[in-house]
Amino acid sequence: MKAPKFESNFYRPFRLEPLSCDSAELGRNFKHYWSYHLGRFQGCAPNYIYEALAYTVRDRLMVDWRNTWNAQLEPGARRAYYMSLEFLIGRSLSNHLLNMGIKNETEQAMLDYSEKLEEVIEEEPDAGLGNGGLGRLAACFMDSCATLQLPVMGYGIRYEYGMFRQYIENGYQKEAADHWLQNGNPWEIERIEYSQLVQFGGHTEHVTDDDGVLRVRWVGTDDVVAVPFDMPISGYRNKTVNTLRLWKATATDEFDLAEFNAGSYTEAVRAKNQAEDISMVLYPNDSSENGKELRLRQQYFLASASIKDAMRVWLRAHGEVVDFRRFADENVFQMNDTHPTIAVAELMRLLIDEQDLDWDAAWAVTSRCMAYTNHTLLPEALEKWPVFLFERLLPRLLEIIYEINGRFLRIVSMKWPGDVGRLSRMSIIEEGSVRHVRMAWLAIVGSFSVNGVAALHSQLLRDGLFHDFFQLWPEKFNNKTNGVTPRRWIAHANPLMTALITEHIGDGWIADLGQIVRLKPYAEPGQEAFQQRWREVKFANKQRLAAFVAEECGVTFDPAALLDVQVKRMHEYKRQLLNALHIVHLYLRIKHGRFEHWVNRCVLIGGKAAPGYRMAKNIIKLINSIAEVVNSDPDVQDRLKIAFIPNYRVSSMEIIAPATDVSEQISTAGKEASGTGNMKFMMNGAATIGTYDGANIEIMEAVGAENFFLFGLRAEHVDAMRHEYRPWEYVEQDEELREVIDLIRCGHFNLNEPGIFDPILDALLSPHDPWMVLADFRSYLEAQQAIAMAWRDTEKWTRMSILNTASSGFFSTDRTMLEYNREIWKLTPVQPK
Ligand code: 26Q
Repeated sequence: MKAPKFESNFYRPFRLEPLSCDSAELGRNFKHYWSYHLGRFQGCAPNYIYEALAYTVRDRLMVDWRNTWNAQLEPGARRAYYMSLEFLIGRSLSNHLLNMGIKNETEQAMLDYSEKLEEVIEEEPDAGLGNGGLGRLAACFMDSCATLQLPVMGYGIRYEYGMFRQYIENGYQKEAADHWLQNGNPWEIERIEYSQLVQFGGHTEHVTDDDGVLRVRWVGTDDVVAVPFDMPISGYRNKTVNTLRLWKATATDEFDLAEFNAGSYTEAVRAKNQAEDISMVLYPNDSSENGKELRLRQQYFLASASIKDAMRVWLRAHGEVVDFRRFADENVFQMNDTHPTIAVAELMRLLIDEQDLDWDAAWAVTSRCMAYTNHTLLPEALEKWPVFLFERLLPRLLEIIYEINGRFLRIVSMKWPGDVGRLSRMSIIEEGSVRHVRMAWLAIVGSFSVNGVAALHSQLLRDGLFHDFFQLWPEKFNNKTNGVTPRRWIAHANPLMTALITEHIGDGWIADLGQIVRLKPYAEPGQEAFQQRWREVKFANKQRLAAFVAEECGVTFDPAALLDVQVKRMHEYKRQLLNALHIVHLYLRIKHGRFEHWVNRCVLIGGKAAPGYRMAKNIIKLINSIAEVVNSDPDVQDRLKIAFIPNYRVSSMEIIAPATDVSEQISTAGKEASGTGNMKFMMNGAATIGTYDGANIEIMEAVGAENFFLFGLRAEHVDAMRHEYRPWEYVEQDEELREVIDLIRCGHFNLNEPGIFDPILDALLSPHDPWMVLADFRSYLEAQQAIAMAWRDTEKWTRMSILNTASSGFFSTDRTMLEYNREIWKLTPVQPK
């Protein structure tokens, strides 16, 4: 089957005039879209106001978008492709306004129609095309690449349904579908002319051609059309607009017709649905969903469509006569975790079967094009696919994987003759009753670069999980500590702090966060006026958050209290339970009248549990149950308030981070690859209470141990203790821990639902608890007490807050992207024409 051809070969060049961004012109254009285009008038639903404004703003990105594209297409220029099953981009409107520098003009334009820009911005649904850290990282990377003018394009999937919407009923998490495209997506441009066919199923035929060369044809396949939708990614005030290309799956016309002619109309429609299912829904990060066929379809769909598209772009840049042996000179693919790593085999297939390269030439290209980022050490999170699934769905790719593995194992046995243990450990195919393809192994073998996402994590990869591979190819392994974009996470989310900082050190820090270190002198004595204003900014942000919490949870937060926050996906290794135990401890102190060094606290917790993750869902119930008892106990008053924020997402973090005083980063050491929420909080002047884990370590080194509340076991102790872990001993030896456990056990928080928290207590007290929650309880309590002491000294706390922001320069994704570029991609920045 041939790909549909839509591209036109002739057109007349014409000039595109840049559109004016003065408020009158913005207003006229807005009215045009609102009334003439959308057919809406005063009194319409507010989402149409947003839509009309989005079109108005998008128009003003178009010329720069085209110019960026044209400049990056120059033959000879290297390009990178960031391949990811997730891009958690959140809202776009305010982000573009900030990058284009037209917020004031737009505000004025909207006021002329009696619309408040702030309220219009709130109408935009989050593009929730990701689970959490990994997906948001991809979005921050895209932002920084555009700001640094790096020729990087994102490839992802345009899920019809993003991350599920979470709501709470009787304390329990409930899930609802997130139909984010319901009202259309004004940012995307459908480019049907660049559609690609993706094959599934069928079988292979091995034939010798007239020149005596062995050829493989993959035939009898069910094909799906991948249609690209482009989203603009604007750089900060630099006229660069990069592209995020998201694929939608649709049925082929041929397929439908064939079935229809055979007289089975309903069968044809069913087949059409099966094709379109591929881009229907984002998989929540849920180990109970492991091994699902549809997920593998998604992965191959993304990998195949993207690689074909990149090859098409490259051909076009060179005017169609190119030697594919040079493909690696100008193209590099960064694979976001193992999710898209079938791309290794797909590139091999395209080079061999379609571009006629021999194996060695194809391998030379592939292994110079591919780079792999790992985001987890948890063994249960490592992707494996049953061989029988591959056989049925991607028979040609399985053959190629076998060949890659055969040649690879030859290298291994040359280096370690007779070491069969090592051979079976390193084989891409895991033997057993059901054989599996190990995706991380395929990624490492096929890539020239393998990186972790924080210094400790990269070290643990080299020493542990990937040790065999590190011994074979030490030069492949490197670290790229994560970051977050300061545009969204400071300039947009925290306009008050942004104004205060800019007043004192200028605005260069927004595109060069290293400059934020110039705030340090303002933390010193003699700068009391600045420090007073710093506190006022934090207070105003806490008022904004308190209004949000009141609205979303019906809980009243006092902005004068210490605001202690843990927001992230719900997972046992992240130890929301440790936080819950501390809350119960504080509650008991109130009940017993033990108020020594007391500080009033508001604790905010939020995060989604994977729908099939029972323990994580039960922890949400526990937190809500504790909150209900604590918040309604007349003895407690303003001393302690607990809220669980439903449906935690990118746009809620934009309100939460600027308000936070204490950032909870309390994972079991060695388990959190990096964390990125920790960086957002730090930038916004929060102090961290954290374990020696992930990027926490680098945060502490940057800000100084005296401005960081460290506690708990180190990774090596966690591993060493594993076999002699006796959690009940901590309970026996620690009276305060005992009373916490006893209070939960006696049913104080679940009088009407007896026994529901027993599984949690059993897990905490099990010698097999992999997260060792109770081992860190005492140390955590002491760190929390140190926080209370520090908070009571307002000047000291302010200093710590300023120093956190001032020391956050390293954690900008601009720095991260410069490192990826210097050490992996080697691109030259491109100025739009
Ligand atoms: C796998 C198979 C089937 C369905 C879903 C998945 C799946 C989806 C998403 C597996 C994992 C994820 C997401 C992982 C993730 O977000 N990891 C986080 O990545 C961050 C960015 O590097 C780190 O900061 C965090 O430490 C890490 O947990």
